[in-house]
Amino acid sequence: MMNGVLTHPCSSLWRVAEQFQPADAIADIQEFGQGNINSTFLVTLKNESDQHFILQRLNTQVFPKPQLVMQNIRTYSEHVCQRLCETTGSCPRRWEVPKVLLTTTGQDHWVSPKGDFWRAISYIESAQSLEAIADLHQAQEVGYALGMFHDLISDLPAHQLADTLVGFHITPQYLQQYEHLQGTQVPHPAPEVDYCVQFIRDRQQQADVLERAKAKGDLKLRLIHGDPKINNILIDPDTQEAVSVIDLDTVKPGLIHYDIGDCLRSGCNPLGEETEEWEKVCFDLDQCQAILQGYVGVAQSFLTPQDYDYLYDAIHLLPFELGLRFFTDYLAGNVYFKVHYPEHNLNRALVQFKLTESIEAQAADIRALIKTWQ
Ligand code: GN1
Ligand code: MG
Repeated sequence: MMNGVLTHPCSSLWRVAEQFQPADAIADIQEFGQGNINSTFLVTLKNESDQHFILQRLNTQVFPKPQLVMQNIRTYSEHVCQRLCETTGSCPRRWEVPKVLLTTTGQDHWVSPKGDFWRAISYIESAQSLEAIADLHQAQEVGYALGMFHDLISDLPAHQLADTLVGFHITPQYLQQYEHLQGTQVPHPAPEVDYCVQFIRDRQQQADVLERAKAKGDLKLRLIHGDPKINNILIDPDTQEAVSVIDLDTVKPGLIHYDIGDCLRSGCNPLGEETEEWEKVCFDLDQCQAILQGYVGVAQSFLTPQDYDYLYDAIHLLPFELGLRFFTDYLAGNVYFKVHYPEHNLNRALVQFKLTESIEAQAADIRALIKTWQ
């Protein structure tokens, strides 16, 4: 999505884009997307077909080793392109992989004189990012996309990618960070804050469910996306089929359950994670059914019986975890996620906690649904 903020050819942003394309090839640059961490721009080129590429400044507070992020993305996309080449013919559907674009001097990133870390990624043309799931067919396509994503890297050993964001999706560690902040002054005491504190207290015993399963050997480390929320899944507007999963910064070792839970907490919340009507947030069981149907259709070849055993836990844990992360950031003074107003992270936390409550209220139905594939 373009945000409509045009930049001037003399701006420093144009100097950055010129590291990746000759100056006379660039037509314009606009702010793009709604990322909470990095700064993203869409660069339009002056060729006949008005092609684009994505220019991004990586948040090096969040990703302290950005070169390793780039290395992971390159290893991932080379592997997947190879897999796709091998299966061309047997896979009739369109599937696209974002690629790292090199600078005019052949590097995969450029560090500005100020020390900012910039990189360019190919833009997937003729494809739309989803803001909300429109119907059950789209929901099934979202599940298919995550299944494809996992399937295409299921044969790449997890240790071949670096851990570029230590502690990512390790819920007990987020709980520890939260507990460290407890006792610090709440920015603005309010009933909503008390609700969050109580909500977390009531569920903290369940926070290590996936980490315990990993320690016991029930769940194994694999390569994951890390952030497969629905606006990172692209749909071809003509065929209405999913064609890509973008935003590869958190491709690294992890549990596929983090991805499944994250995709469902995003896909089954029709009001969206930015809604201000947090009291009305509900988990949509039909969309859950359709996303899982699409996912299992592809993933059944690599899912183990234990993977199914922990699906409900993942669906329940990931919205709780994200709510905890947002609330902790609110208490810390909004240092991690970008915000548009001081209570933004508090509001986001409330949305995720309401979603968690709705999942709890439908636990028996969600478990029954999962049983249909076991
Ligand atoms: C962040 O920046 P963005 O929107 O791609 C976050 C995800 C959260 C998401 C919530 C590295 O992703 O974990 O689920 O916000 N990414 C990181 O919208 O923390
Ligand atoms: Mg992301």
